[in-house]
Amino acid sequence: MTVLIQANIMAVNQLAKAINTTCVYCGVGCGISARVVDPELHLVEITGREDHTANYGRLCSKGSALGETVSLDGRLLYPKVHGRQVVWSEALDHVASRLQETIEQYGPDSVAIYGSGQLLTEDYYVANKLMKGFIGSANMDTNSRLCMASTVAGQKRAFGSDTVPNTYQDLELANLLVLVGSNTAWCHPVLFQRIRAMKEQRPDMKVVVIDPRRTETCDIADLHLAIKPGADVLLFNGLLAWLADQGAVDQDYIDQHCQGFDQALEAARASVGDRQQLADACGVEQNELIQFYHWFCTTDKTVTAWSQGVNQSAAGTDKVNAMINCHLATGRIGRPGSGPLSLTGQPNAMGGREVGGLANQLAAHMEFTPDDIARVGRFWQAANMAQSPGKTAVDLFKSMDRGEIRFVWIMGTNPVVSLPDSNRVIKALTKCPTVVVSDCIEHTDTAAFADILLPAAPWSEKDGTVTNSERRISRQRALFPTAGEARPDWWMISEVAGRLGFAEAFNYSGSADIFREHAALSGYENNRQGKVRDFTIAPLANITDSEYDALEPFQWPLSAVQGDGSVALPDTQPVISTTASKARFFKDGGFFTGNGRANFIATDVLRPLNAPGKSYPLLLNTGRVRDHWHTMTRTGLSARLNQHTDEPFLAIHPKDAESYQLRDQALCQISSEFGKAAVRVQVSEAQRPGEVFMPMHWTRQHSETGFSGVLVNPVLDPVSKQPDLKYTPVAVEPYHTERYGVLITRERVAFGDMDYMTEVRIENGYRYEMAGSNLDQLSLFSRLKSYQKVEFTDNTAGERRVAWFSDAQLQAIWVSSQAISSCDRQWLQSWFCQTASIEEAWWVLSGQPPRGGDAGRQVCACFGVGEKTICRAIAEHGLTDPVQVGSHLQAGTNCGSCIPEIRGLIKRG
Ligand SMILES: Nc1nc2c(c(=O)[nH]1)N[C@H]1C(S)=C(S)[C@@H](COP(=O)(O)OP(=O)(O)OC[C@H]3O[C@@H](n4cnc5c(=O)[nH]c(N)nc54)[C@H](O)[C@@H]3O)O[C@H]1N2
Ligand SMILES: Nc1nc2c(c(=O)[nH]1)N[C@H]1C(S)=C(S)[C@@H](COP(=O)(O)OP(=O)(O)OC[C@H]3O[C@@H](n4cnc5c(=O)[nH]c(N)nc54)[C@H](O)[C@@H]3O)O[C@H]1N2
Ligand code: SF4
Ligand SMILES: [Mo]
Repeated sequence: MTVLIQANIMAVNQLAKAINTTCVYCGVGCGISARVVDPELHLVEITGREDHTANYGRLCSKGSALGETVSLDGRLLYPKVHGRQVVWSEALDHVASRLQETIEQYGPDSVAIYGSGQLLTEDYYVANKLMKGFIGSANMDTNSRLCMASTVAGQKRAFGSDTVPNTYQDLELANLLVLVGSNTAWCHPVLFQRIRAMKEQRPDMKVVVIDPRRTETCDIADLHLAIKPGADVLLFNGLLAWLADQGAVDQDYIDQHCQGFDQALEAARASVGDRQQLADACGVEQNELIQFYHWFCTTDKTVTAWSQGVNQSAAGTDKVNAMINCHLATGRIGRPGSGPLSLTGQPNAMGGREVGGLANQLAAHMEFTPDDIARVGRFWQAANMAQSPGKTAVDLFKSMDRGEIRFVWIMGTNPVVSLPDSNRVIKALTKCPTVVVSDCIEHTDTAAFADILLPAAPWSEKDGTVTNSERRISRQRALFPTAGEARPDWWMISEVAGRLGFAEAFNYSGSADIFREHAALSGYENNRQGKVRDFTIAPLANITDSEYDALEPFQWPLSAVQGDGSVALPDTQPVISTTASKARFFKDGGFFTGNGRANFIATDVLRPLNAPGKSYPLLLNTGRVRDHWHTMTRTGLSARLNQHTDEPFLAIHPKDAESYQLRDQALCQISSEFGKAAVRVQVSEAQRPGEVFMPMHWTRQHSETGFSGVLVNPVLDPVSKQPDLKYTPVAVEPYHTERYGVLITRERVAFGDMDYMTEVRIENGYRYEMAGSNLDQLSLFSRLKSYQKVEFTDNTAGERRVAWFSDAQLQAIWVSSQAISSCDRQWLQSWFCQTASIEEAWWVLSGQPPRGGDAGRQVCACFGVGEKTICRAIAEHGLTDPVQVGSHLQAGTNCGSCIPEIRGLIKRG
């Protein structure tokens, strides 16, 4: 209650002034300045914060559109037990009693929490404390297992700790930037803008992109190595051998600060063969490979940055170490413009690691060693400290399927969509006697399996901290009072803990209180007997509530003198300097391995993978598109963001499309050993032959058949237990259907089974793409009965066109045919959204776009500029670069996320 009242008062006070907060999406962690224009209507103006060192005022298309995602649309506002709305106390009593009963009957290892890198640090800290300190099991894992686990494992193996040695500024200072398995242009767009701007200033700066696909990131690449999926270890082993052969290693650095070099080099040499064999095995041209090796060899200021093409792999940990090996060998680590830098995905992937959110970690970067277990137990005065690591994501759901996990609390993640082999996840959740889901959205694919649904306060209504990829901790601040009965996650967890008898340890007055405890633990017995932990923010252990409220972004570690001796970390900030800190690690060694030396790791290229074969001849890669975020619970709400990619698709090389008789824009069916999906075909030269790509975003809420998790194999990296979400053998075939249909409506029409259906939110309405045999007899049309109808049927062409209207407004349009071109649906939609008037309804019936009515697929989300409009301007005015396009159409002049695509359109001519 107090929380709610405080939030209300605060929101009223903050009406007029801008609130500094942090973007809810990616790990770049951009600073946002939000001005609430109308709290009732949830209207808020979002701009980039000029003084935030992650973005210096910039925002990408998703960040800029945040204001469109904060409405109450689709929100879960009240607790529910078995579908019945209840008051909080009843829901919490129910969670606590189910938890208690399960533990009593089956022991603490029969219960689990599955969290998320999108929880705030404070929520995460409390969840981890309850599970590992008081329930007495370490079955607390998180979706970060699908995201960062290989980096965590690789960094720990090399550095002895999960330390990110470098900072964003190094991306700008580098003379050679190597982007490995990262579509930075779409997934870390503001960093991409910073890199692009620097490259324009310093044309000598080289960018190498290593990715099987030619992504938009290649727009700034001097060299793109379209590597064979999974071959990264080999490529970097080859580089290590090359560096040694060229005498380019920094022997002093190796001798003074490292160990295991000879073994790693020997293993690398043994794996690579001769140059041609190596290039063939990597799937790239020999001269390109040599070019990359040569640049790496000769460029002191080199940064290697990576993301999911590295982590989400059956060899993910080895990939991370193979890259780190090359940086250690050249002493290029923790120096300005030089070092390895993992680009984290979620806004608080790092914060989660800091509080020990992974099942094999304890809080504050401590491990399951007897000393650390005892230390954390002492600090928490824990009733039941877990003694060993718990189950990791994929295994956790497998044990649930086996009946071993009998209670699960899922917070801030949508595992039915995001875990591999989602049919098995569904089976597990169906079996599990108690499934608790806390989410902000009522209908998600996972919430459908919940016995108890708890309404969580979303980004715009909650308070706390997040840590970005460069260890910078920033505040997220509420913009609105909590809606309905929504509450912060930490509050629910603490209430349940209280009901289990742990009230004293979970008696928090607010997020500041939790943050103080988290900060205190980071300094607790740190640097005892010379053993230093990298993560400390100890000086903040005593900050007041108002200091916490005012906390400016800062980088950890913050060194401090503790009562029990001092924490003296290398290269740290002496005081709480909250701006422009550039803390780096390891320039002069000082690794957290016990003897202070970094470990070279002999990396193995021969991981057994289930390679494509006769039944499943193609390789499925999955990942992201520019304007959607994960399972679309937020970005799916924004008509503007939906425009960029509005349907799930399968990208396939023209040769393969021909072999499998797939036509561009037709539908195809994809099957793997684990399941089936159907999506639209996108023929693309950006794919390597033999490999296909599907986005991860679509769920059953938006598409009956378009989701990829059902296909993806649950193969794990043996060290990190991260699933390989980028490598599943599949088969494809044309999807045979008699008719296609497009329905555009003002109101949402939920309907049942259909062969193929995708829903997309558009401006002023919804669009439905459908396919099947009896499309024109669908029962959904009965809902439109009350409207007047005009209809045109062309039997020869097999086309039917219908428009419904009431009063002076067009309510819906329907077009069905044996084939509907993308052009058709684009103009129908843009016309329906913008100018649709009854007088013009005959356009629909005639099937002809009104003049100028066809802008094509949206490219610039900020100014709503379509592909055709851009192409027309390019042709008419002879435009030759994106700046000129910008001055004619504004396209690309705000967030810049679409510049690579505009450049592509110019190239295409
Ligand atoms: N627009 C958008 N941005 C996001 C997100 C989002 O949902 N949408 N999510 C955020 C999150 S949580 C994450 S983790 C990041 C992910 O950010 P990224 O990792 O950049 O995104 P992905 O599309 O998953 O995969 C990156 C690339 O890895 C390539 N790849 C696949 N296999 C291999 C391989 O074997 N070797 C190499 N070298 N490359 C390979 C793929 O072709 C793909 O282009 O994005 C964050 N940012
Ligand atoms: N095939 C395939 N699968 C993938 C990937 C891939 O590349 N390919 N990538 C993987 C990666 S890297 C990631 S990070 C995952 C992401 O996958 P998920 O974590 O499953 O996806 P999200 O849509 O981000 O789910 C977040 C959920 O939390 C809710 N939520 C938002 N804020 C809050 C809050 O404050 N509290 C609570 N309780 N709930 C909240 C949202 O409404 C949403 O339902 O997907 C993984 N799965
Ligand atoms: S790059 Fe875009 S999505 Fe990522 S934090 Fe910045 S504004 Fe948000
Ligand atoms: Mo992620």
